[in-house]
Amino acid sequence: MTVVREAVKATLRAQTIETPSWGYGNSGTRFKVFAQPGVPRTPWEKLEDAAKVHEFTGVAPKVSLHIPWDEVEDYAALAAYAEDHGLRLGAINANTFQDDAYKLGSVCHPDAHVRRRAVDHLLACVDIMDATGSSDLKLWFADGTNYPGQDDVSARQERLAESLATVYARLGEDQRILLEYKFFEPAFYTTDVPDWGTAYAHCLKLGPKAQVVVDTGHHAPGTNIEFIVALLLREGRLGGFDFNSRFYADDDLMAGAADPFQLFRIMYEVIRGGGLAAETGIAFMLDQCHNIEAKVPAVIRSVMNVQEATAKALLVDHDALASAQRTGDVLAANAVLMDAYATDVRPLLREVRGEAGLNADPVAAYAASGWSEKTATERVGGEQAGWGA
Ligand code: PSV
Ligand code: MN
Ligand code: MN
Repeated sequence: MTVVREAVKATLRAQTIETPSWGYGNSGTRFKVFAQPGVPRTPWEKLEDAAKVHEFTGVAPKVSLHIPWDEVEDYAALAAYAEDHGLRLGAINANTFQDDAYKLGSVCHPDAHVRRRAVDHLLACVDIMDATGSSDLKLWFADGTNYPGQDDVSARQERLAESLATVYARLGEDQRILLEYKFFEPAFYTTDVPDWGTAYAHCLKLGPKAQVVVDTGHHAPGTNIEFIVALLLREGRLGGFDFNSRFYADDDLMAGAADPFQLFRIMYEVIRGGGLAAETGIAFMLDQCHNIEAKVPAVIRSVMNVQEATAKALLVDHDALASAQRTGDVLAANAVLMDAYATDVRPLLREVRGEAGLNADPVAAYAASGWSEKTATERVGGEQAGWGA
């Protein structure tokens, strides 16, 4: 038992969770952006906030950027600034959805000039990756149609494949495409990458440096996400996660808030398939917006929720489970999973943090640090780009 406990603790210590730059900025719905005091005005200040999350949790050393929201003149300098703050720059998220030119799509647009513009942006993102040392180009396309007959759905797939192939050819040896799917929104009739199957098919065609990202908010209600995870992992095409919670659609609420049991089931499949091992390269990213709650503590809370789901999943008794499965004991097998899920892992995580020299309670430690008061006083004026900006 002690051996298992120590192994679980070592795995929890080694876990890394990547936080999104846009989670620190002002964001909102299409109805209203509620501004918060002390919110970062620049990518540099977003990194300062992200550094606080890492300082108090110890497991969030990477930050995803979004281009051009996080546009700077010197990306190598931004990477150096991250390093000075104990961070590394993670996935570069491309933005091909906010220009007027993209009304009918970006890489799937019927006009070759618009497609070229979108592809050029993606290539520019790879240039940024070269400068920052990032290995992941994360692609989510808002492309789709609103009405039957609006465009040739199959031709759009062809354009998508062609655009992706151009970008794939530009990738360096240690760089990859992480392709995200989402079942609807902003398009309401067809979406060009609506599901894992479409993303997987494109990745297969592209080659081994293209993998699928599972954003937990991007499925129809009732979808068994952990099955998708198990399948992609088995096929070697699970590139990573965009964790967040949803009650209805792409709500982008804190990971583990709406359905912690689902997060546990996902983490169980990850662990079952060996996906926590660093060599798999699976990126555990957050993709969230904090519209009404304080941002830095919300990111801290989300990181802790992922840790709790991971800890519970690590506690599943594999031998007992395998034996129950072998003998067809449905109830016993289910009980093994439920026992792990019902375990209060908070004391274990407090221990892990204590042993790493961290405060056992990251949210309280952040509150006591005075960072939110300091930034509220010092960061005045300015408007940062991002969701709802
Ligand atoms: C839009 O749905 C989205 O939430 C995607 O999940 C992307 O990952 C994210 O925005 C940033 O572009
Ligand atoms: Mn996402
Ligand atoms: Mn989303």
